[in-house]
Amino acid sequence: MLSRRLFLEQLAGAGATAGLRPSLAAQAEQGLRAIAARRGIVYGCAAATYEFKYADFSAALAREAGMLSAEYEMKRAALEPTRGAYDFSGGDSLLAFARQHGMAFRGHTLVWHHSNPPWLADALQSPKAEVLLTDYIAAIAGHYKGRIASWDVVNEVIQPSDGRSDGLRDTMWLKRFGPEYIDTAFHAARQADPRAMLVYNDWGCELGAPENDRFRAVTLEFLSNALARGIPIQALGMQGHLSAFGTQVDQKKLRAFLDAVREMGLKIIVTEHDVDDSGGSSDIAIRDRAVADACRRFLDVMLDNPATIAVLTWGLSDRFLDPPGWRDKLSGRYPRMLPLDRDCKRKPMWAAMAKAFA
Ligand code: 9MR
Repeated sequence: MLSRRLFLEQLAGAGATAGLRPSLAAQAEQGLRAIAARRGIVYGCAAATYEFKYADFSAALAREAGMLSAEYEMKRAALEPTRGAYDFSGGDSLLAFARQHGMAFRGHTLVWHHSNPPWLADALQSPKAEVLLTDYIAAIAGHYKGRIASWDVVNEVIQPSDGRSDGLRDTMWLKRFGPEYIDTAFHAARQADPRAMLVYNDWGCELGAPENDRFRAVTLEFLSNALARGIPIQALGMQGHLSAFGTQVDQKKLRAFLDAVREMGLKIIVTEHDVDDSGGSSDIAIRDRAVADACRRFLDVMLDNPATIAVLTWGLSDRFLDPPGWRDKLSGRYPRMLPLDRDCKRKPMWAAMAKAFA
């Protein structure tokens, strides 16, 4: 399959140094991208262009990440602030950084119920509104054609608690077009970029709670129906937003779910991994340990499945996380959710990822 080949080509570029078989110490010097590449997978992360003004961070990013995705600059609110007037500046800068450093690039995301420009909801009420979906996808996926390893075509369209029998989220897209908007989006993406791997991305299948059981069941049904209808979905994106002191991953349930996804012939990508460390202990060492443990329990299962081809964290350094007061109002502690700390030094989560990859 062409898109698979492109992905592997990009993967080879991302791990170009891996062929040299460096010592463990030298590998660590090179960062997670080299360690992941040795195993035949890609490690990457989301970033935002304003972060590039920090030279130490940019160096860490180039050293650690073999793939880049956009934290928000490739969402519709950023790309089409005014109808038909596209602003590719953020996405293009991220892509330029990725290419300069031999990294692959992910597109996030073409269709979502969130982060849309304010004009869109009203425009959707017009008679020929479908072009608002198809023209947009043609323009964006067309602009990045051939330069994207994988696209999150639709994001977070499952929400069993919205009460529909099919478990779909009751968004403005669904209200306007019915569930077929998902088919339309995937076909439009395939047409605009024949080589990108097309991904369905969501967050509800990771944890062990009963509502996650329901989420997993709906997701499997959604994916198998979509494939039966000939929708070109090639991979499931598992966001991987975990919590160190909240509900944990149930490894057995997760394993069974991933096996079922793989049996459908789909690839799996961990697209947005981070571990919320709010609540719990106030001791940094204990919190870092809990974050690393949650990460390891998750990644061990994810990587055990040969369908998993890439792992991305939602950011690389704690420096750019929301300041205290938002996540942990009482303690005022800085969040420590990512592999590198605020000084871009490696934390236990980094070591947990390196071990999971190795
Ligand atoms: O981290 C992202 C934040 O900076 C944006 O303001 C927000 C809205 O666009 O989206 C956040 O990223 C989300 C991602 O796009 C989809 N899955 C959940 C992510 C984080 O909560």
